[in-house]
Amino acid sequence: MTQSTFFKRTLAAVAAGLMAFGAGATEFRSADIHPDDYPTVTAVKFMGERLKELSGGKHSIKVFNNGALGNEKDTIEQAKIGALQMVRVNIAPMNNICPETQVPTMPFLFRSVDHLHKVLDGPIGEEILKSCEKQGFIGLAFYDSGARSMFTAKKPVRSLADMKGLKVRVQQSDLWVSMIEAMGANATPMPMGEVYTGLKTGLIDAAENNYPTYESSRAFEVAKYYTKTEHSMAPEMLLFSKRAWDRLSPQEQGWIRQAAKESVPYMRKQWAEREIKSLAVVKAGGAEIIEVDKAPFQAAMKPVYDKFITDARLKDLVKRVQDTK
Ligand code: GTR
Repeated sequence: MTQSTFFKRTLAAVAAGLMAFGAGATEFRSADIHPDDYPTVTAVKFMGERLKELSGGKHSIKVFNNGALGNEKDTIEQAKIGALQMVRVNIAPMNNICPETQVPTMPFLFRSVDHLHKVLDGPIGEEILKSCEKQGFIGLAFYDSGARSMFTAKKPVRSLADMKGLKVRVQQSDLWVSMIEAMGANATPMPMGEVYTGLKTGLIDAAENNYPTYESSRAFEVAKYYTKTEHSMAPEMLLFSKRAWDRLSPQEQGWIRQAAKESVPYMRKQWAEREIKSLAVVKAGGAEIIEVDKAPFQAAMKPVYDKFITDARLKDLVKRVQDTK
């Protein structure tokens, strides 16, 4: 998106946001880059229904999906200034804003989905959500995002050595740039919406994601080699604008928190089903799913930990995650 389009969109969003509040309307606006049937979108819709019930019809949520309000970085900015009340984004674009979010993003940190759930559902998850408050965001919940793996357009990755020199799209986060560089490749940060064309035109050779996004973005049509590196389980985040939050009563805030929490098990169920469905779709569409020895990838990640997990607080968080049984 050009800068001027971004500013126009931001202004329009500010105006709409103010109108919604000014007129006493209680429909919160939430942004998502994914399509209508994607589990993050259906989960926020579910949350909206619960919020309506809890508030006796006073509050509801309208989801602006398919990137209608801009890419994730843009919508995070809009939420920060209060032009938008909610965003559902991956944790990655929060990495540069709120250092604690780097922890669940770290490569090969979680041993399994169960381990991830245990950590995020407990005090560590709460601490990370809370840590975004000083940056202007109320962390409401984490959603599942499976494991992210590499996919390439021209030649398959069958070992760490095959990563050498590849141009890989990453999310807009310094940590992600570092991860891909530590694999021997060149990282190009760009919004998700540009990945399909980037792969098709050869601007990039590769990208990485979970099965559902590999499928819904149609990236499997232009990058058919999917190598199961499963290098990060970076979860999704649901954030509320602190500016908007501070205008609500404690009771209203309680309803929002409760509805968000209740949407988590709903989301997880949808997610598990979607992963299976998406894998079948990409296979039928010609994708080759490649097993790979993950140990060399994991070993290559040491410099990333050394560079990003520097202070005592982050080191302690990582250790507590590792110690969670
Ligand atoms: C998806 C995630 C999105 C976005 C996207 C990306 O898995 O759900 O929020 O982060 O990846 O790679 O940009």
